Amino acid sequence: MTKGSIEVHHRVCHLCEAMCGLVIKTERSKVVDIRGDQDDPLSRGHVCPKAISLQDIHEDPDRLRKPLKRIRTVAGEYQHEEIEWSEALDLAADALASAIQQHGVDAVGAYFGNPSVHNYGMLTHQRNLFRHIRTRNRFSATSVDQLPHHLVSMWMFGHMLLNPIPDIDRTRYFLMLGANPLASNGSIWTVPDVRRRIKDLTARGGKLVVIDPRRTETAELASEHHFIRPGTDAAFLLAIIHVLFRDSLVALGPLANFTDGIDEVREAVQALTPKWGSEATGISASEIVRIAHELAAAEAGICYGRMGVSTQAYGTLCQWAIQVINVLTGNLDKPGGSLFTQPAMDQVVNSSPGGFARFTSRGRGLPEFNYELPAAALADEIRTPGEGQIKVMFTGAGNPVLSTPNGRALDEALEEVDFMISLDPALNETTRHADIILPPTSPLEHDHYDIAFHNLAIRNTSRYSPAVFSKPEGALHDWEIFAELGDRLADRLGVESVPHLAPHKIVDAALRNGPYGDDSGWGLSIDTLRANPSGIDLGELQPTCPQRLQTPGKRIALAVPEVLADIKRLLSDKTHNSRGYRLIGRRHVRDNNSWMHNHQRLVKGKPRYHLLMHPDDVAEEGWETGMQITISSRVGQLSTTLMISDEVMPGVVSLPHGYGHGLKGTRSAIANANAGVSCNDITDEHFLDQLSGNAAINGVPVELSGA
Ligand SMILES: Nc1nc2c(c(=O)[nH]1)N[C@H]1C(S)=C(S)[C@@H](COP(=O)(O)OP(=O)(O)OC[C@H]3O[C@@H](n4cnc5c(=O)[nH]c(N)nc54)[C@H](O)[C@@H]3O)O[C@H]1N2
Ligand SMILES: Nc1nc2c(c(=O)[nH]1)N[C@H]1C(S)=C(S)[C@@H](COP(=O)(O)OP(=O)(O)OC[C@H]3O[C@@H](n4cnc5c(=O)[nH]c(N)nc54)[C@H](O)[C@@H]3O)O[C@H]1N2
Ligand code: SF4
Ligand SMILES: [Mo]
Repeated sequence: MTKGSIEVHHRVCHLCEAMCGLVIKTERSKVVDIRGDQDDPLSRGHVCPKAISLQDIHEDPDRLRKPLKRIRTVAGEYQHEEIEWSEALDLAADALASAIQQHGVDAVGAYFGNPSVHNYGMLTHQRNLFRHIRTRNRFSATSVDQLPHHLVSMWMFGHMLLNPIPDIDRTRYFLMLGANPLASNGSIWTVPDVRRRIKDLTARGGKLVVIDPRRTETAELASEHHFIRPGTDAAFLLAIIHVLFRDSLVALGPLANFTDGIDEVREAVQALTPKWGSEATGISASEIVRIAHELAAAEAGICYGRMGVSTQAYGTLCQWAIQVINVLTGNLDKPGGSLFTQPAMDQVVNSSPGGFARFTSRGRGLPEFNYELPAAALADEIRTPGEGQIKVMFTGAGNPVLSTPNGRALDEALEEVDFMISLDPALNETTRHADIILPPTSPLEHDHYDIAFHNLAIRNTSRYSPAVFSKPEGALHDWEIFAELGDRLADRLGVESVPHLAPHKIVDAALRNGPYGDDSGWGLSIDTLRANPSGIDLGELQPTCPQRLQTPGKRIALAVPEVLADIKRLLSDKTHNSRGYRLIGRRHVRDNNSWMHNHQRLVKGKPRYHLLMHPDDVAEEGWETGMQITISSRVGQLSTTLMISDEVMPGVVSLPHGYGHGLKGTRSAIANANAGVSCNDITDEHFLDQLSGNAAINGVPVELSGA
C-alpha cells in the first residue's frame, strides 16, 4: 500500500515470544513509524517498548554489513577487518572441511542462541550445513533455559514440543512460579498484552498467585505474592501434590480415561507433607494447604512455571510436578486450564519427538537431549583433549560468553580452538573470538513466518510478514549463508548438497499440507496470508486429548521413573536448603538477553545492572545503597553497585544477565559505554539440574563482601 511516498507494511515483531503485530511506515529507505497492529487477532494492537528498536537494529552503525576476518597485527593484537563474501565463505568451508577430514565431525562444535528460534530461515536451513556435520558437540541456549519443559513433555505427553499453554483468558485461578511475564512478555507461552489479560482475570473475580523470591512487576499485579527461597520450588510443588491426595482433591475428569501412574505418584509424595514443604521453601504449611485447595476448587485453574523454576537445581522435577498438578486437578486439556495448541504449521507433526541420554559429554558425562549437550559443558568439550575434542567452533545467533554459566572460562576456551566461525550481525563478547564473522541481513530485510511460537500461543492464529526493505546488493540472509556454506562444504567433502528452497516455500508447503490447508475449509497458504496481512484467526484453544498425545497408546504417563528417582535425590540433598546468600536473575522490559544494549532508546535512564539486596541484610552487613559489593562464587568474583530493595526476600540477591560489555575487540559503542557486569562470570558450570544437565543459573550460592 502506498500513500504518497509513505509505505505501510504489516509485520510481526520477532524479538520475543509474544509475536505482536506491527504496522511499520517507511519513507524511501527510512522507517518513520512503528506501532501496534490493532487488527492482529492475537496481539490486538499491543506492543512493548522494544518494538520501535526494530528500527534501531536496522540502522545501528555497529551492525555488520560485510563479513569480517580476524587478523593479527604487527603489535600482536587481534583485529577484525572486512572481506568479500566469497572469500569469507571459502575460508569458513575450508576450516570445517579440514577439521572433519582430519578429526571427524565431532571436531566441529556448534552453539545456537535464542534468536535462531525467532528467525525462520535459521530454522529451515540449518540442515543445509549441518547435515554434513552430524556432530555430537551441538549446544544451544535451550540448556540454559527451557530444557526441562521439553524433557517433561517428551516423557509425559510423548513429544518434546507438546507443551501445555496456560489459557489465561478463560481461567479462574492461576498459580505462577518463577515467571515475570510483565517484563518478559511471556515464555513457552505466547501471550501478547499479558498485563491486560491479568487485569481481566482479576476483574472477573479470578485469582493470580505468584511464587517468586522477588516481588516482581507481575507479583505487583497479582492477587497474592509469596516469597520462596530460591531453588526450593520442588518442595512446594510436591507438598501441593501431597495435599491433593491427602485431602481427596484429586479429580481428573475426562483425563482419568487415559492417564497412567497415579498410584506411583501418590506413593512418591506420601511423606512430603506441607510441613516438610514449608521448612524448605519458607512458605507456611497452612498457605501451601490453602493454595492446593483453592486451585483444586477452581472451576478452571492453571499451574505454570518458567525460567525461575526450570533453571534451578531441580528444574525438571519442578516442571514435572507442575504438569502432574494440572493433570490431578483435571485442568490439563480443559478451557481455562492448560491446553495444547493446534497450529497451522504443526511442529509436533513436523519434528522429532526428542530423545535423552543416548550419549553423554566426554568431560563430565552429561546427557544429550535432542542431540544437544548441555551448554554448561561447552568449555570442557573445547578443553578436554582426545577424540571428539572441539577444534573448530561455529556459533549462530548466540552470545554464550555472556549467557552461559562461567562465561569467563568459555571466553578463555574460545581462544584455544583452531578456528571459529560466527553467523551473527554483531562483533560482541563471543564473536570477537571468531576468525570469520558472517553477518546476515537485518530483520526488516527478510520475510518472516513464526515457525516456533504459533505452537505456544494462547490462540491459534497464522501470520506471514513480507520483508519491509529489499535486500542490499550482495547481502545474504541467514538461510542463504547456511545454504552457501553447505554447498561449499559438500563440495570439499565430495558429497551431494541439498537444494535451496526459500523458507517461504517450505512454509507454504507445510501450511497447505497442514490442518488448515488445502484439505480444509481454510485453504491456508502463503498467498492467503499475503491477502490477510494482519494474520488469520483460527480460533481459541480446544481440548485435543487423547488424540493429540504422542505417547504409545495416546496415554499420559505420570510416573516417569527418572523423575521419581530425582525425588530421592532431593530428599537426600543436604545443600538444597542451606542458608547463605543465593543469587537470582531478573529481566527488564527494555532488555533482551545480551544483544539489545546498543540502542539508545532502550538503554536510556538509570543503569539496570545493580545488585538488589533486602534492607534487613544490608543493615546487618552495615552497608548502604551505592556501595561497591564484591560477589563471589566457586568460580569467580565480580564487583557491582548495591541497591537496597525490599522487592527481594532476605537472603537473596539479584543481578540481571546479559551485561558485561566493554570487552576488548568488541564493536558496540552504546553497550560498551553502559557495560555493567556479567552475572554469568559467577554462575557455576557445575551447578546444574543434575537430571537434565540444564544450567542452574538461579539460586546460585554466593558470598558477599563490602570491601
Ligand atoms: N544468569 C542468567 N543467564 C542466562 C539467563 C538468565 O536468566 N540468567 N537466561 C538464559 C536464556 S533464557 C537464554 S535464551 C540465553 C540467551 O543466550 P544467547 O542466545 O546465547 O544470547 P543472546 O544474548 O540472546 O545473543 C543473541 C545473539 O544473536 C545475534 N542475533 C540477533 N538476531 C539475529 C539474527 O537474526 N541472526 C543471527 N545470525 N544472529 C542474530 C545477536 O547479535 C547476539 O549475538 O541466556 C541465558 N542466560
Ligand atoms: N524484556 C525481556 N523479555 C524477554 C527476555 C529478556 O531478556 N528481556 N528474554 C526472553 C527469554 S530468552 C526468555 S527464556 C523469557 C523468560 O521469561 P520469564 O521466565 O517470564 O522471565 P524472567 O523474568 O526471567 O522470570 C523468572 C522469574 O523467576 C524468578 N526466580 C528466580 N529464582 C527462582 C526460584 O528459585 N523460584 C521461583 N519461584 N522463582 C525464581 C525471578 O525472580 C524472575 O521473576 O523472557 C523472554 N523475554
Ligand atoms: S512484547 Fe515487545 S518485543 Fe515482544 S513481540 Fe511484542 S513488541 Fe516485540
Ligand atoms: Mo530464553
